[in-house]
Amino acid sequence: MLRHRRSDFPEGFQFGVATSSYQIEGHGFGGAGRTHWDDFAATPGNVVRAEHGAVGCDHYHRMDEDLDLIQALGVDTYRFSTSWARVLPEGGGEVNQMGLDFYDRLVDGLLERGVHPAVTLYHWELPSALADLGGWRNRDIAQWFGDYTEVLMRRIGDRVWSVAPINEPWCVGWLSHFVGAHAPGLRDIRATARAMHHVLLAHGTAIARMRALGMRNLGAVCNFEWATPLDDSPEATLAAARYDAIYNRFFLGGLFKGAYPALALEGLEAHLPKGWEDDFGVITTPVDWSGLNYYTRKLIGPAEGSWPHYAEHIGGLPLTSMGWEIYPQGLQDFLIRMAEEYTGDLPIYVTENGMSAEDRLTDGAVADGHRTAYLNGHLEAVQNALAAGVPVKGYYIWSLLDNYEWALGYEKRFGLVHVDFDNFTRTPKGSYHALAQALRS
Ligand code: IFM
Repeated sequence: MLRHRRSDFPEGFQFGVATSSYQIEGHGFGGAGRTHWDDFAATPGNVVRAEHGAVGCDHYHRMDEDLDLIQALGVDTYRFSTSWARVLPEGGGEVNQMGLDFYDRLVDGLLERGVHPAVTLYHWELPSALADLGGWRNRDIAQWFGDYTEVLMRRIGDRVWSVAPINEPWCVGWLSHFVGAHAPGLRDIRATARAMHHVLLAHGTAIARMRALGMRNLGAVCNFEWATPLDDSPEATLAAARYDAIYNRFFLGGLFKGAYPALALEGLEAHLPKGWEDDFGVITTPVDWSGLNYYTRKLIGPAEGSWPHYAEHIGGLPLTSMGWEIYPQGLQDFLIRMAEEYTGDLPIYVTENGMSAEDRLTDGAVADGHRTAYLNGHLEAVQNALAAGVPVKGYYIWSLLDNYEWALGYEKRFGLVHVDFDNFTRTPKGSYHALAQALRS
């Protein structure tokens, strides 16, 4: 059972569920173009069992069933993403009308069911044609992204409730170009610095283009991990501060202060494109809200070798099946930090929070008390932040459905709804029913 009910939250507080295009739609359907995730997954060793998003959860053909599930859950908002390559298969130029029609139906289907459509324009499936041109390393991507934004928003922008240009810029930049765990799988500090900067430039460009179309309720969505020093030593404290600077403060600083933190610049500055400081005017184009995706913390200690001189350590807290420690305090601390240090009175949404688990379908049901407990802990953190005066306006669970967990394939189940990937049957889990009950009461 969920401990908190809708009535425990302020009037108008938005409860929502989130998904993303490549993870659920079935990118092989409807004339969508090839993406760098298709290329990455087709390269041996990148993705568990070389799984890809060609079929996903077959949402492309099951949209109505999924929208009915959202409506029956009783949430206010559905946060989904649109695929650049579905709209513009070559990244620019010719439009795929079937793609625009698909998102048009999705938006109308939500509105008919009384659910707010919250759009993200980019959740990682870069058209391969643009990857060929250097992808996020190429400064021109900001204008390419702006063009895509306009094409799509001229069609659905009159009916969407909110828009965020980019999901999780850290993943687009660092995870994909430095760690190499996501497409395009690079491990290159110069590519990283450029991608981290260009993704923010693209964000600002898209916001400005949407403002020019007269749109409102535009935001930014970043993911954060709390960095806890391994011990009391000055070395561990510095290592954790550097992790925090790269993971969290680089993006908050760029978006809301027009500056990058010194501890990130010490390694990245030499690789940033010429004139990067002049881009902050675009990057800081005002937004109407700020979104925070939160899952876990990391225990960080110092490390020998090249920059950034830190190493992640295993902590002692309970883990999800991703191996992520469950640490709700980090959500509370980030909400307070974000408001106090970066965003002030700007509305804040928890745009993603949730857990993966080895959920099993038994006699037509999935008992996932672990997920309900996770949600209880994190909703408590939201309550504490509200009590501290943070303007939290909503909380969205990742995810509606079990789906394609990127390099980890389909075996990490984050859904409130179980998906059988042999026949695509959807079965609401215990946590879905618990949330539905909490929202009704
Ligand atoms: O599945 C992802 C999602 O695409 C972005 N945020 C984190 C989720 C869980 O890893």
